[in-house]
Amino acid sequence: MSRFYATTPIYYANGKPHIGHAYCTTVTDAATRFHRLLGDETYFCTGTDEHGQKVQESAEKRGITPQQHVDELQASFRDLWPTLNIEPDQFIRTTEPRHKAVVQRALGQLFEDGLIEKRSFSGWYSTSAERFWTEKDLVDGRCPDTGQEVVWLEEANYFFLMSRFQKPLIEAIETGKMRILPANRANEVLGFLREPLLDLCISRPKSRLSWGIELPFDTDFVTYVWFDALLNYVTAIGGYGAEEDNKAALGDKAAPAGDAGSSFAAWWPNVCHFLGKDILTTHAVYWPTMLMALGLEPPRQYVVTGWWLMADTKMSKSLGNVVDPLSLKDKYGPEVLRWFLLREMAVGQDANFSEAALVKRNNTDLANDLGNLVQRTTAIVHKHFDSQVPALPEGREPSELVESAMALGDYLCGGETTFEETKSAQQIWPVAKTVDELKLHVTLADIMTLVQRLNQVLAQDQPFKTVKTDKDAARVTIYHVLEGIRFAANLLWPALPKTADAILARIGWGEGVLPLSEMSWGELPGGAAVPQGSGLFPRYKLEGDKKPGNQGEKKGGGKAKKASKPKAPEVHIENPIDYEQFMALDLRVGDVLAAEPVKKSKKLLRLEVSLGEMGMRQILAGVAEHLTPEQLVGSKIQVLTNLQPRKLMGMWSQGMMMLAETPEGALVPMRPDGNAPAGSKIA
Ligand code: ME8
Repeated sequence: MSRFYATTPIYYANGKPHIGHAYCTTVTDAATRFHRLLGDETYFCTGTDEHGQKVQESAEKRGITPQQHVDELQASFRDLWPTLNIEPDQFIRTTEPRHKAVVQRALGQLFEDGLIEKRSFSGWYSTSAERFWTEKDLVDGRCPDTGQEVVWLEEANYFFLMSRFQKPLIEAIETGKMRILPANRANEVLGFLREPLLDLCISRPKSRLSWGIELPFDTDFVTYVWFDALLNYVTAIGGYGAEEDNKAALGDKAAPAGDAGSSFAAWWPNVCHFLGKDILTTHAVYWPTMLMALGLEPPRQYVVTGWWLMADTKMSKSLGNVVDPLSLKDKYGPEVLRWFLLREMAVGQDANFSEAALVKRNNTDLANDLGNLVQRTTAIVHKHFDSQVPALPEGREPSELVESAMALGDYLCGGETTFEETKSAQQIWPVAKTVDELKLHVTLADIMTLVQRLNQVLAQDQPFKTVKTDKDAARVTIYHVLEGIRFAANLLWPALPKTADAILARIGWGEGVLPLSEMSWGELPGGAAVPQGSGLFPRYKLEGDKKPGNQGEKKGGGKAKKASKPKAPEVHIENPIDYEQFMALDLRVGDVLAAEPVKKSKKLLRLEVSLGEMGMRQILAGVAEHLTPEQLVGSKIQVLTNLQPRKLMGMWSQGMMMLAETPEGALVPMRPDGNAPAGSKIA
């Protein structure tokens, strides 16, 4: 797709925005930005749905006109988006004249084409529920929803002949012309379509509802709110004669026509509708049949999202600890909320919202992995390289780990490298693939693998030490880690737009975010000034946490506090880690069953190590210059078992042997003192 038109549902202007609205709009914003990174031209619309019974009733209760009511409420949506760093190209309201004109033209055409018919309709009408029921729906002769009285009413109404489009709709879904993601939602719609599709009542008599768009062929009626609302997707890009009106209303923010002749031709049907699972039928059944009846193509893509649940019973009004999820953006900042929403929820599935989970995401992904990486790397640049990107020295090769980070960065951006090593170990995919499938949570996890890899480079190459003994070696490492940070920030821009800009500025990159096709390792200019800056993401803990590093939310909720610094430490700790990080290490006792030198390697021994019930591991240890295979076979060692597997000399190493390095440089295996069986946990 070279053009990507993204839409959110238009939200009812009848209440304040909540986390569900924020989620759907954040996902759409991030997906649109990813498509921009992939080189697509994009247009992103959101807005408000302003007609209907509920709006009319709420306005009456408030003693104001429905127009005053929606004017007020639409602003709370419009004003929210910039505060979440969301940048829609257009905000559309269904009460705008340009939209009313489109709805009336569409209704007029369908009526002329004989696809809207007047029929008389009778049933038990419940005034309290504002709807008809059949005889068998009633409970004790009363409305099943409200328990109130019902009256027998005969009413004439207009029907859209939706049933005629059942077959073409099934075909559009089955052939993938209308792609519904995740796939189980497509099956749900097909299941619904196994029953005969009925015609759709698309009018409401004004005697019952006046707050709507009048039918152009019968002024005693207004149109059904969904018929009106769904057409916003056409109005927004200039369909049904809206192009000139859009230009007048939106100026240069109107959808561009490009070389397509008209803005509608440019953007339709390259649309991707984002919506929640509760509004699937209206979007995937009513809407495409309306489009087909109008002679238009059905939408090309849908992304159906799940719900944020508040299953945590600790959050209840009676306990007085309800947290409004949206208020967390003020407490932690919009980038942290965006990250949590995008990373925590697998697109399409439900997820639990909790402040504790948000804090944990912040602390692990943002503060520890990303923030520390930038902080530690730039600190070395300030201390040892005159606050400038170190230029690469001639004739010094980067370490194998650096090379694997380069390959990973290239692979994520869609470069030539196949990146077999990590792909097979971790199922990493290029960004283009996971974005196409709208699995943004996977995209972000894959990008974070690059961040973790860069942290491993710092831990292994130890530039903070080598800078004192072999400055060129440190130059090579730091240059490449800065390049890796540039790649990671560029790739993370769709999720963290402001943070990405800040990081790029912090590493001396002045060109801003680039399309992935223009990403090429080694472009960061040596000598570029690296400005000073403070930490990107503070760590937080919730009040009530007892154990160090435990981010769990305790009863009663709690206010977030920046983690207080330890008071006057008595010992100097370089690169301190917290308890949580320590507990993440899975150290075990291993029995060395076999050992042999690795061909063509001076340093490596290949060990076969039993971890008891955890099975056998092959470990490549860089100890051949210090220990013989005979010294190891039959002995017990300590093994770090959950380090990412690495390929060395064409073989996988599936763990790390713990060794003490003496001041003289000898390597001494760490052995349990006593008989601990293989697999025993060390902590
Ligand atoms: O349905 N988690 O508007 P709306 C995630 N006006 N998403 C949630 C959610 C939650 N807890 N609660 C609601 C409308 N949503 C119509 C749309 S479009 C032509 C007309 C999502 O204000 C829900 O799934 O009720 C839906 O996508 C949107 O918020 C509903 O917004």
